[in-house]
Amino acid sequence: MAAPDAIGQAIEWLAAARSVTVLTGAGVSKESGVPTFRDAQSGLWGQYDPETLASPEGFRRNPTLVWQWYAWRSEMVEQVAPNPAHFALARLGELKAVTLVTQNVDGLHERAGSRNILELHGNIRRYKCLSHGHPFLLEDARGREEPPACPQCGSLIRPDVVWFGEMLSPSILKQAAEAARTCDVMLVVGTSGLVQPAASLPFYAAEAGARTIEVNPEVTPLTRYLDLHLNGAAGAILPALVAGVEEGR
Ligand code: BV8
Repeated sequence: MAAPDAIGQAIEWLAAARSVTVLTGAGVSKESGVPTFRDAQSGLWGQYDPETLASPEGFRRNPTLVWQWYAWRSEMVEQVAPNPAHFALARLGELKAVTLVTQNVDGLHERAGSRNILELHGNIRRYKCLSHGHPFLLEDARGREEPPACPQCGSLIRPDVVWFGEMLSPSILKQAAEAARTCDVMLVVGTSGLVQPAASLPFYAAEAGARTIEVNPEVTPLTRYLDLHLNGAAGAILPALVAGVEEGR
């Protein structure tokens, strides 16, 4: 668990903050039982490189394999529940003006009650068609062994996520960058800081003078640039931070 003085300092900064921007990665869902992106994908998928499957080329090369990988992940996410880390961030959003920027596609922040969420990489519970982005209902996608054809244009249906090599939504990215540049504190939780452009957001916050706090059981490429590294699991540290902010009220 992180040093008490570091936790105390983080609580002080959060309590004094008018606005907080949070950047989360797969580590915040780990304690819900969702494998992180770079964990060996358990079971059937261990032999595939997730970055190959999560790409337009991967889908073009083998649409059925990629479709089944997302169907497996979507069903897994349906079975899990938000953990104390998600609930702590939802509570923080009731105490402070919080913008929650997530790289995760599992929808668990919304299920925990967070509002003002920016899903940088989309959501595996949403589907759209390859050619025009025509929306396609989850109910119609469920249980299929291979990608259906879009009823409107005939192109293949795919998960509504941002694949490697695809641009993020310019408007979502603009809002996330704005939230990074204008916050008093940025909380960076459960991300390896490897995927761009998400991993640049903490630098925007630091350059703009925000206090920056990382919550992760490991050191990451971001750690040396951030003000505080709270070494530990999000499910333990975030509730402690929010309890401290509540006490100070
Ligand atoms: C783009 C959706 C324009 C799909 C995902 C600049 C430099 C270098 C490369 C690039 C660059 N610009 C673009 C690129 C290429 C690429 C990229 O960043 N590659 C990396 C790998 C080098 N980026 C893109 O392609 C992006 N598009 O920029 O378009 C462009 C395009 C091509 C070329 C140039 C420009 C699109 C990226 C979006 C990819 N889609 N997800 C899907 O999910 O299937 S990203 C995917 O990885 C997930 O969303 C995941 O969240 C994300 C990042 O990983 P993390 O969340 O950090 O998870 P990870 O497993 O890595 O780490 C978990 C962390 O949790 C660890 O640190 C661990 O210690 C910690 N942890 C564990 N347990 C806990 C914990 N923390 C707290 N508590 C715990 N209990």
